[in-house]
Amino acid sequence: MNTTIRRSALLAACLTALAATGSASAAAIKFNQLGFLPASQKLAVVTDADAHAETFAVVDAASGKTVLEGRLGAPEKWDASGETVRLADFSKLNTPGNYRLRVAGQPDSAPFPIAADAYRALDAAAIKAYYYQRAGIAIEPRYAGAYARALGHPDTQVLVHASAASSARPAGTVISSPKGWYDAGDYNKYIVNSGISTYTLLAAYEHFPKFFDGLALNIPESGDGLPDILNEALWNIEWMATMQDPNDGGVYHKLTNKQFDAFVMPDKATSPRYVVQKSTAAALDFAAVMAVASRVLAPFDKQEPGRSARYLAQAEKAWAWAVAHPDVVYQQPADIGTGDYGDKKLDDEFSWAATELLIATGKDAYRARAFDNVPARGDAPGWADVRQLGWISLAQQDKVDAGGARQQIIASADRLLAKWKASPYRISMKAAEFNWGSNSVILNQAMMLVQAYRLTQRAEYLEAAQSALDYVMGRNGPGRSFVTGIGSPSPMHPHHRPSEADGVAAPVPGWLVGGPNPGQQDIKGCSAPYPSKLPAMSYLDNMCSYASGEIAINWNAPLVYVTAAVQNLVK
Ligand SMILES: [Ca+2]
Ligand SMILES: [Ca+2]
Repeated sequence: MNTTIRRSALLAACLTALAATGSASAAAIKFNQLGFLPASQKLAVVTDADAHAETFAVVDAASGKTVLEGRLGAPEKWDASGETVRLADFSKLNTPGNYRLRVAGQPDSAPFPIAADAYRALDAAAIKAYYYQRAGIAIEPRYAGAYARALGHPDTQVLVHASAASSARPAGTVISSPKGWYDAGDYNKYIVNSGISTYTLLAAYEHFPKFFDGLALNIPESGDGLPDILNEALWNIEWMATMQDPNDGGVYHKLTNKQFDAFVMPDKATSPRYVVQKSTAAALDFAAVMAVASRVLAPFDKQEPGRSARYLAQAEKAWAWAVAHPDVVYQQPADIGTGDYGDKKLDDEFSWAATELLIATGKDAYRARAFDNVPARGDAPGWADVRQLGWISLAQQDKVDAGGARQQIIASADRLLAKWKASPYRISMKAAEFNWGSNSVILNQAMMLVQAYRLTQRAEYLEAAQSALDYVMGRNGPGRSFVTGIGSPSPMHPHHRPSEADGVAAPVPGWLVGGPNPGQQDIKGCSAPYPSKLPAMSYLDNMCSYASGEIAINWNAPLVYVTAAVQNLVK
């Protein structure tokens, strides 16, 4: 997340929090705790292997009988974790069953399945997480079990902050802006971060529609004729639609309290809510997402006639505002202390919005900015770097020339592939990339690798993407799952207000935590120590740790995408 977000109010809460549970030493054999699809690549990392152990075995979990033997890879030091590790590759084993890994000098690994439905629970949970995060609706027991809660933040009476005042809507004007998802561990709603999150869910549906048509989430809209993933995306899109000032087309940057709430349930957090400053980034991310929504939802227009056209009209109006106000960078007002999602480099937002509008309308007016040929700043998208999102959209349609986008995607994927091959853990992320939200970095990299695979059918791209999923599910420094409620150990104390305040011991399920982050920006507010300063080991399972243990809508989105992609593409 944004490193300028500060949660200093947590100090008192952290001092009384239960001790961190991250002290148990990691298992010596690390792999995806969900197991593997029969046809997928299957890798495990073995640490501290007996100096004389050159081989590993896969044994049947029940009988202990050896079903496959193989040679361990050469020992390699991973600078990110300080470990010397060897790889066990048992990809040849594709018979469904339950197995353990055996290496001389080590305890046998935990059991794991090879099964066609190995990721089914994660597929659903990673999207269902958004339902639990909805603002403006009671979360009901029949959909949420123990995680049911009262309605929070109706947001039907939101004040226009002075920074957002206009002649048509002076400061203090009351507007209605309900629905949407809470952004992260806090209860606020931000257009910029909503943009990439919502896009990624829409792209998941657009790329794998049959899969999601059959994935019921047990949400209030299940059975209404719209695929549940689109219902979930719509909950946020309908909120986003209210964030545009209909008088001029400008889009408010965020809807928040003045300061972060305490760690209470949503219905107990009742501070006044404000829409704050219109910004160019918000207008462009809004324009892009509404254009995509118009495209993806068009086949479902009979459910709500005119919806698709309305979203496209809103997108074009936001674009026009951004063109007339091309450099309105968000400036946090003095009386506002919530996240800022500030971004000073807006060429990528212009490119993404123009791309989506070009695809949606075919109008030449969008062509120049869509094909501005400015390279991306990195090889994976993020909330402040969205150029790749336009490439992803371009690459899979044939209405406008997508050749350049396809080349860019493959060039990015090749750089990621080179890192993956050179990594002792076989992951595409280097030590220097373990920043805030590192788990989303590797999954967004995987999303690009998936695009390259979809364009070329070259197996290595898909294997490298699969490795990102393996990474967040266990083949990582601490040897743990980074998704709440899935695998063991998994996060028990995410920086997430409902998880802390609901009185349920287990956290709200399906959420990816930010992951190892040697920046440790929260260390002054944490009484529990981080287990390590090493990049891949710097993770603290304690609610005080917003720098390694927060959850966020933009981090779960590539988890949804990559899990579905691996499920659908591994054949
Ligand atoms: Ca539905
Ligand atoms: Ca940007």
